[in-house]
Amino acid sequence: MSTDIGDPGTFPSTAAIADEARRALDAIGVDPAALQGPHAVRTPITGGVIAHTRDDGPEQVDAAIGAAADAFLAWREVPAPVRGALVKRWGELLTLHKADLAAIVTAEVGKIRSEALGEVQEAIDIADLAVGQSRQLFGRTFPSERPGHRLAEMWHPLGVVGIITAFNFPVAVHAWNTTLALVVGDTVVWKPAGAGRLSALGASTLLERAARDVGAPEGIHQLVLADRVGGQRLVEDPRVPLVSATGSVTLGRRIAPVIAGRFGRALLELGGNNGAIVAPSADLDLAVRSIVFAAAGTAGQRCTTLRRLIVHRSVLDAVVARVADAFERLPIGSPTAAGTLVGPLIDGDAFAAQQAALDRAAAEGGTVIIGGRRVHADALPDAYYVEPALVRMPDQDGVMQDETFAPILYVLPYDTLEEAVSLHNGVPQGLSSAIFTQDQAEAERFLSVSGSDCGIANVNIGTSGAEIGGAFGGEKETGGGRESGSDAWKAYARRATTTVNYSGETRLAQGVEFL
Ligand code: UN1
Repeated sequence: MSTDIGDPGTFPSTAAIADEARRALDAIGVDPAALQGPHAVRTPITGGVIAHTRDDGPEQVDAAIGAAADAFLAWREVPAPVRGALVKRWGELLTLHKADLAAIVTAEVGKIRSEALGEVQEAIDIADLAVGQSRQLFGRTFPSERPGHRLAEMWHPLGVVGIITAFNFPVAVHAWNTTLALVVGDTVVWKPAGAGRLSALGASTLLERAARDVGAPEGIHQLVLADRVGGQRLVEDPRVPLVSATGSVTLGRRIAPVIAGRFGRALLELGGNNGAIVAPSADLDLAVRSIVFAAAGTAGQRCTTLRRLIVHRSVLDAVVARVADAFERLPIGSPTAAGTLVGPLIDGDAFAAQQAALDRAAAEGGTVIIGGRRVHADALPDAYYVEPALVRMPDQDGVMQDETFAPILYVLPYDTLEEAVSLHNGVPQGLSSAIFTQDQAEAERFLSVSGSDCGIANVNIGTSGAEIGGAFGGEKETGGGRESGSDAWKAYARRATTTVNYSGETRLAQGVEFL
């Protein structure tokens, strides 16, 4: 499979994609035994089968949880900076095998090369952050109200962290969770999406090698290649104090009550339905480039993808014309071709959802300005390439309330900033958001308490492509979780508030007298 074919309409054969995936898996050292079994891995590039993997049933998930729980007893005793050395080694191996892992990501989920490399880089970046974090698991001290007392908090690991990841970031999202969980002292059981298993085998093989290299205890990271039934075990098992899950709102609705019912913790990163406001003062060159990447990049399959564009009426025609023009010129085709910017949808279900959303938009009075059609269907009947669609909507009461995981950008006009913010916030999800403006006061209003209600709010930057240094996650139906940078590590830890009395006398707080 050549990675420098210039024409996005030139497709490698399924056999060539399979060979390239196998080469990369071998280079990483993935156990061939894991690549035998009933689970067929399809490449979205052609729709053909490129590999098989083992399938882990509920019993194997139970066993993995048990092994991770045992390993926790040893791992929690390892000093945090020494735990950091494992993550440092993993980061080195990810760097060494960056191109191999990216090749697997491209073959398995269809990301263009630059985005596949960027995804592995995101894993390397969070490993760097976590290594530093391993020396900074700060607890605070507080002035005690009692003489001769010391009041302080300590952060301890939780135990086994269950990680459920989606197909669209098959390397980075696991790394966000795992690097922090490991330095905090937790052990991990990872259930990747069915369409992400090869990437998961690649990433976890490197982690296991790192663990051997630094002499970490056996069993601290368990990969389970399970379906939903197996994943449900992670959700239900009281030996898993934290489940970190990335996926749809439907997934969140299914698992959150189960985890809450056993008083476990859930870290949820669910659907985004992200909006951007284009104000009259916006630099339109900058805005359009950012909008096009955010809406059409990754074929619209990021949770941070831009799906709603709210444009001031005075620049509406100009913005629509320029985005439409850019959409029209986007090369759609094989992600292995150097010129391609838009690769395939993950599968036929994603295509059906894209078509259903467009039909619904039309029924609600929407007008497709450009795009929305399937391409390359004659050459590749089992692969689903679609033109990014720009759709003018009369209001956002219907289809715009839902996240459709495909490149569809709905456009609405606005007249006042208040109206724009109200439209922006008028959906159930709250992940990422943006405003394009050169008016500083307007930008500040968007970021203020009465502005964007999302977990991520950007000025003159699109909704996608967040750096790992900040906390990542969103509000409302997005689930409220925060992963990645800032103090997100605390989600993987339990806090003990400790009071030490060195006064030699019994003193009760609040001035209470007793005995
Ligand atoms: C996701 O789509 O689940 O901000 C994660 C971004 C990436 C991560 C996306 N850094 O677009």
